[in-house]
Amino acid sequence: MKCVLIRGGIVVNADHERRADVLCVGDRIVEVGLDLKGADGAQVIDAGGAYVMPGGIDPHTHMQLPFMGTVAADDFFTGTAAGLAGGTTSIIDFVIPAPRQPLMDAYRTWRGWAEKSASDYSFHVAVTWWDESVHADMGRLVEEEGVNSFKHFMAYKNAIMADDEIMVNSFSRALELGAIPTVHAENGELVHTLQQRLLAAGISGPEAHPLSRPPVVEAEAAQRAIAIAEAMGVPLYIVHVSCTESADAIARARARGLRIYGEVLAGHLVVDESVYLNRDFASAAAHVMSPPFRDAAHQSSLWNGLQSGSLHTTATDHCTFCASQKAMGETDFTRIPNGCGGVEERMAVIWDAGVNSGRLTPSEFVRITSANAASIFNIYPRKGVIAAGADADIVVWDPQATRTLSASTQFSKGDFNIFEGRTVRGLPAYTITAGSIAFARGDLRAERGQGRYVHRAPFSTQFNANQLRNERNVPRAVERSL
Ligand code: URQ
Ligand code: ZN
Ligand code: ZN
Repeated sequence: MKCVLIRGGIVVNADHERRADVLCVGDRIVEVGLDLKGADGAQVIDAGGAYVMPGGIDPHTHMQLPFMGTVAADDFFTGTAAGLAGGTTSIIDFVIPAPRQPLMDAYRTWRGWAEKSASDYSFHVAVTWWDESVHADMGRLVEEEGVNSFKHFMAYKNAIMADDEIMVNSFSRALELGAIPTVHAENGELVHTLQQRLLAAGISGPEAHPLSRPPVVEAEAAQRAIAIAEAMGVPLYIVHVSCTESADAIARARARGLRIYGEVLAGHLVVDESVYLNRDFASAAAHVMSPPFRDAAHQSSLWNGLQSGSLHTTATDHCTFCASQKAMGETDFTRIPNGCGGVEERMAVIWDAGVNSGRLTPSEFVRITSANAASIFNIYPRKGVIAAGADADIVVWDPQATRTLSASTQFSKGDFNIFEGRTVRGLPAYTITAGSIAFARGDLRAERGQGRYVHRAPFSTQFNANQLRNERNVPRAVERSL
């Protein structure tokens, strides 16, 4: 039985930090305390001067996603391996059924793809169409497969866009099941119209991408999704919140007692829209993702949201496309596959820009890179905490180590790095996944297929029913039947 003893470090959880050793046996943490001894043959990690934190959870990735006529460059092995090199030990990826494709069929396909993962993984399932079979499959996914979150793309008209009818039906079903709806909040109709107008005006390069998706396009959708969630009496998780307007909408809703959660991408915290003005097509196109990188003024709203607790998690939306793939949109920006990388850099970028700047304490860093995602998606305290009984998913963090981030040294299979040239201080020294040392001071030992599918139980439907009862908008007659 494998045994790892991490000695001499400062253990940091979301709620406190303390000097303690950590003993892992098999795939679990078995003891946290002072002067621990490992079994004979235990692997000992000297964590003196380092922080010992819960492994990062990235709640938003798209490994080997078939999208816009191509497939993302990182598959479930290379993408999770890259994540381990950056201190991330779990991902929540997305099953995205084509319209009219049975959800269970798509789910089985993604499950097959993910078997090669090097670290633990789970899935949000997208609802891209609606009929009674979708209603039934959502039930099977929750009750039999451990899915407790359903995604709705409000963008991508004529592809995977969910309109209001789909969202109302799906949100209502999620409430019955104790699942949480999540949304990509951009108004797909507005995007489509703005794209056509830009093309008609002869503006076809990557510089048009942000012009077709201004903050108002995101804010409208975020507010609409919040309204639908409120009317349906269900919580809501908004992915990749990128602008002040959306962050403010979430804060206002939360101030009224609504359970709205917001996610922020590492890229949106430090990269701004000037990247689209680069005359080099490959560089500008490499940054085409949605929502686009914004004017730097929006970044302080996102940091304020994370610091104040009105925004909750950080992610990457890791969906890498190489230059040859991005070139599909060389004459028409709407054909540039949307997506960027980041799964490897998220933790270091947020530590450097967040903790080193004084915006975040180490515990707040753990909250937004691991613990909150575990709580919101109902896998806490199995994950997101250093405690006896938790999975041995751990990152030993060297706060003094420095590195200049670059595509030339990344493990990701992408050929571009949106953080290119950024020097960060604070890096993983060791990453342990399910009790195995997968990354050790630059040496990546990720094992294909070592990752496990993580079942996520639904939230108590009683909780949701109670919440429904508390909703002002539940007619008395309905209440009696609850
Ligand atoms: O929209 C998403 O989250 C997927 C399709 C990745 N691409 C992106 O531009 N964000
Ligand atoms: Zn999205
Ligand atoms: Zn995404």
